[in-house]
This record gives sequence, structure tokens and C-alpha cells, in this order.
Amino acid sequence: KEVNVYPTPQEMDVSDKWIKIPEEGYRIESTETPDTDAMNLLKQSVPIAEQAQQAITIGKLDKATDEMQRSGAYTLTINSNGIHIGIYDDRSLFYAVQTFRQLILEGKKLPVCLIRDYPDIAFRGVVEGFYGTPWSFENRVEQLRFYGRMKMNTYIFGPKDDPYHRSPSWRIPYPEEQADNIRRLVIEARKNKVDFVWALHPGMDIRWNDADRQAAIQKLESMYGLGVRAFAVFFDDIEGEGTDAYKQAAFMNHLKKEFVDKKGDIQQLILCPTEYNKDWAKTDYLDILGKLLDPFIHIMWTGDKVVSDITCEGLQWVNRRIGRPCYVWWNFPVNDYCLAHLLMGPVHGLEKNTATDMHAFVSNPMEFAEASKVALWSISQFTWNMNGFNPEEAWYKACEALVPEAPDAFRLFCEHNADIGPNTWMFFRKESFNSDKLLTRFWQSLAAGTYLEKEAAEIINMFAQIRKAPETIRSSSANEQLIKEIGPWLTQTANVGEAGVEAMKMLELAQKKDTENCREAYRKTREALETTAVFSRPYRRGEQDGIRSGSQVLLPFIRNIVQHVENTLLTDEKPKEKAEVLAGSQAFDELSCFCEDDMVGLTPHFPLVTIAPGEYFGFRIEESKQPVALVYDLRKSKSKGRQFQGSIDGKVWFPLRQTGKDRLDTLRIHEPQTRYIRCLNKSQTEMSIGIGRFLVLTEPV
Ligand code: LTM
Repeated sequence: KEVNVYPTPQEMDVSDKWIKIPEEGYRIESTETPDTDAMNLLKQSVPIAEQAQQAITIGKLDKATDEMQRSGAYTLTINSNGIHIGIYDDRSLFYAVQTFRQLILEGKKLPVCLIRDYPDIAFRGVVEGFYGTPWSFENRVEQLRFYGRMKMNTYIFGPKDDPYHRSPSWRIPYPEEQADNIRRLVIEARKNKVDFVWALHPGMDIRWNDADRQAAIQKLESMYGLGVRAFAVFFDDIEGEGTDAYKQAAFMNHLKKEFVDKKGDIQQLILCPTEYNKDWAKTDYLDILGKLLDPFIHIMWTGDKVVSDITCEGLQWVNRRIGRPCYVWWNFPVNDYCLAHLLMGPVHGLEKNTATDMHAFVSNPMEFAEASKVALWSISQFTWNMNGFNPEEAWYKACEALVPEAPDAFRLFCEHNADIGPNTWMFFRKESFNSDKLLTRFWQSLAAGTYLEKEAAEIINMFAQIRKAPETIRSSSANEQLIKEIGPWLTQTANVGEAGVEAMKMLELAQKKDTENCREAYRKTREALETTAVFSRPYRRGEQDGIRSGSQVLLPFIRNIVQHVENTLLTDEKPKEKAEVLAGSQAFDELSCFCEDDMVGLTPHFPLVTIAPGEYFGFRIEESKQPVALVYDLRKSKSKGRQFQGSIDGKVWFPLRQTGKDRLDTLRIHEPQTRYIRCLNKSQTEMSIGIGRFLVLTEPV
């Protein structure tokens, strides 16, 4: 059997020889007092008895090179003479035991091996920093245990929708029950050798005065009382007073001097700046922080954009400005900006030669704790051993680790639930990566006039598997929390599979020129496609635009097949007109429209577009659709001077009722005959707007 250790050790020499674990177990011989949590873990794996003949010896690492002087570094030697563990600190022993546990085969034998292992990045883990429902206490306990197993050592607590982390209640201590939960989490974190970092988010309403400095220290004091020994202060996503670099630096230095230094046992103090990505760093803000901030304080960074890849060049750019290696806050697999999608695909976009350019790497996950583990599994590999990280391989193993009862079905599900959809950050992740070549080849050939029979059979079989996978996962996985989280997407994936099967049957009948049966199959396909759209109605906080699976490759393929049949055999079913862009200015030549069964809108356009007074951008909706709501996410846009309008004929325009929210909102459209939507500059000055989302949710007429 293969020896599998995750994260992949830096150096592992495994022979094909095995040693038997003695029934009486091992005695422990240690020059140090061994860490209790590591010992408890060890006792769960092999018998430990004082009188045992064979020993597990534990000792300080000698002749330690630089990398072996990192927290968590260890050596593990297993041979016929016994077992030896070399450690740098308590975390080292804990990690050595985690590795040891993975090496045991059927509870009985161990491979003869020599492992020398250490992390590439000092601080590795997760920042619970998303918008949406914060993780539950139980989710967090399970996460901390998972981090322990995966050798991740940092958990930052900063959920945007926790009122005691952010406004309005950042000055107030947690109510007793919540405080007690945090106390218990800190204990659980310690058991798993994870630094529990608690983050304060005061920037929305902070006043730079003594009273608020005091309030902050008192809040940190109350968290210290619950056992917290590492802290962060977030100034992200704020406007106004709170964004001042000089004031932020003075505030942080004050916390360092008056709190951190006085306590003497604080492990980390981290700042998330307001200009936390290159795209927004257009002033001298970062240079000011770099110059003024105490060197103990680390500065977070999300990359070239809010959501982006992490590159060597990008990190070196910010490090030059902040005068220290940055603390990476990676916005993946977080999905709070693309709520309809689950991000279950492989972890791509992390450049490998970046270890020395970062102090830490934490990932911002989805509000679905269990589902996030697919990505976190890979992130633990990348941060521990960059060169040993292979995105596809890690993803493959992660799926197996998460749903061992049905790994293939779960992989199929993840593969078709990886697309992010159109988004403000132009962040793209490949979906359906194992089937897209086949589908493209088949479609291109069909469009050129040849129906590939063998491939058609393969495709119908593939859709049948996609239809079946969700039920297999539901009925076999013991991970109830995971099933609950991904439930709507399981249903949606089965719907997409069904639509695909029906579409392929319809196409086959069309090939045979069997108009009557083909029309019947056409109805079934449309019905199946509508089921996928019914699932795409807004729910939750008015921002959600549904549940999307297979959106990148599968659904477009199915729609192509439908259109092909409409253009060839069933020409009378062809829709009369298409959606199109309305651009009231030359500057918008590059805008385009996208159109799905249940929504139509402008494709996101990240660079800012300038709209002169009286100019507008928008789109026309097809006749076959009835608009329900306008969803917008317009970067840098202000509601003042801007008007969203609807029209039935494209000539007479009426304003849509607005809530005054600048950047994002969902507005109901009360006039079902509305065919045109636009955003008009009614002011006397130019406007610069980035089009993240400008779309209308629709229902069939
Ligand atoms: O990324 C940062 C620093 N802040 C917020 C996060 O809270 C949010 O989860 C992500 C993704 O939408 N974007 C942010 O701007």
C-alpha cells in the first residue's frame, strides 16, 4: 500500500520494509517533558506502556539548520532499532505524531522510513473574514481539529457579521454565553497547536480619541481574559475618518505599547489595512504604514486585487512599500461575492517561489465550513511544502478525505461546482475540466455539420453520472454537516444532469429527423432547464441570485444543443429576439451582454468606465422573459446623481424605486412589461463606475 502523508513532508525516505508494532506497545524515553496533547494523540494510535521493550525516543533536534529551527519542525526515524522523534518545540512533537498516525497501516505496522520535515511558511491557516452567517461553535471546533491534523497553526476570528467584532458593538464585551464559547475555542485551538487570533474591526465608526483607544484596549483585555493571546485589527471595507494611515499607525503602535508590551505573552499583532490590495493602493497610504508601524505588527495583503492570484512580483511590490514581508489574506474559497456558486475546484493561482516573500498565509473560506475543507486541504499543502504541492493531486486526495464513502461521486460534484461566475474581480476558475474537451469537440463538429455518434453516447453517459452523483453522496456520506451545506447544489447538479440527458436524447431524435418525438424531447429539455432556473431565484439577504451548478461548461453546452435543434429541425420553436447592450456612449464599445435562462445583464467590466452627464449604459431584455429584480454591484459608484431606469419601449423611461445604497443592492421591478434597463448619469459631472454586476433576474413569461 502507498504511504500517504499530508501535507507532503519536505524530505521523506521510505523503504519497502515494514516493522510490526509490538502488541505491548512502546515506552517513552524523552529528554524533554513531552507535550501532553501530542502524547494523548500518540496513545490513541499505539499502546504506551512503561515496561514495554521497545522505545519511542524523543529529543531536541541537534545540529539544527535554519529551517529546522521553525516552530513545528521535526524528524521521524522508524527502523528495526525503534522509533526516534527529533523536535524543535511542542508543536514539532504534535506534528511528528500526526505524521506517525498517517504511517500506521491497519493498526499493525509501520514503514521503515526517515522523515525530515518543516514548514515553508511560519503562519498558515484561515481567516474567518467573510460576509454572511458566521461559522457555528461546532463548525469552529471541527475546523481547529482539522487544522491540527493538517499542520496549520493559525485561525483568525473576524467574521464580518459578528457584531462584537465590528460595528455596532466592537467596544462591548461578548455576552456570557458567546464569551464562554470563545474561551472553549481557545482551549481547543491550544490543544491543536493553533494560534487563536481574535480580530477587532473598529474602522466604521472609530473616533481617534482617548475614549476609543481605551475602549479598544478594554475589549482586547476582555478577550485576553478569555485566553486569547494573538490579535488583529481590521480596517478593511471602510470609508471616511477611519481610513487615515497616520491615525491607524498611531492607534496600532499605541496597542503595541500599552497592551502587547505590557502583557508580555502576546504571540501576534496583525493589521488589515484599508488599501489591502494593489488595485486600491493608489496613494502613499502603504508607505506611511511601512514607515510608522512598529516592526512587530504584520500587515495583511490580498494580492493585486481583492480577489486575485498570489504572485512573487505582487508580493515583492507590496513588501517594498510596507518594509516587511506581508501577511497574505487570500480570498479563496470565500464566495460571499458570488453567493450562487460553491468554490469546490482545485487550488490554482499560487506561485511557488513565494515563501520568503510572505510572513504568513491565511485563506478566507466560504461560510460553509465543511465544504471549504476541499480548498483548505490544498492550502495546507501549499503553505507547508510549496514545491511538493500539486493542485490537481491535492484536490483529488481532498475529495477522498472529505467523502471517503463516495470519492468519485464527490469529485464529479466538485468538478462541476467550481465556477465563480461573472464577478467584479474578474477572477476565473476552471470548471468541468475533465469533460470540457469532449464537449467542445462534439459541439464544434456538430456546428460544422457532423454528429459524432460515439462521443454522443459518452456525453449522455456523463450526464447520467452527473445526475446520479448527488444521490450517491447524500445516501453514503456520514458527514451530515457537509450534506446540509451543499444540499441545494446537490439538487441543482442533479437537475443539470437531467437537463443534459434530455438534451442529448432530443439531439439524437433531431438527427433522425423524428420531428414528433423530438418536439416532445424538446419540451422535456426546456422543462429540465427551467427547473435549474427555478433554483436560481433570489433568496437570503436579497443579494443571492440563486444556486448555480455546471454554469461554466455544462449549461452553455446544453443551451447550444437546444439552439441547434431550434435552428435545424424545430425552427418554429426559435425565440424571436435576443438580449442586447444599450450603450448611450462611444466609450462603452467594450460592453457585452450575457444571457441565461433566469437572468440577463452586462458582463462584468472591471476597469472603470467614464459616463458623461446624460450618458447611460444598460441592456434590452428578450420578449420571452419577465424581469423580476435588478441586481447591481457598481464599484466606486454613488447613488447621488445616478438613476436606474426602466422602459417598455426604449423611448419613455421611468425611474426604478431606489434605496440609496451606493455600491450594491437588489431592486424589485414592479412593471412586468419592462424590456429596457439602464443606469443614467443625471448629474452635471462625469461619473466613473466599475460594472461588477448589472443584471436583471427574470422569469419566463
Ligand atoms: O478581503 C478583505 C480584506 N475584506 C473583504 C472580505 O471580508 C470579503 O470576504 C472578501 C471577499 O468578498 N472581500 C473583502 O473585501
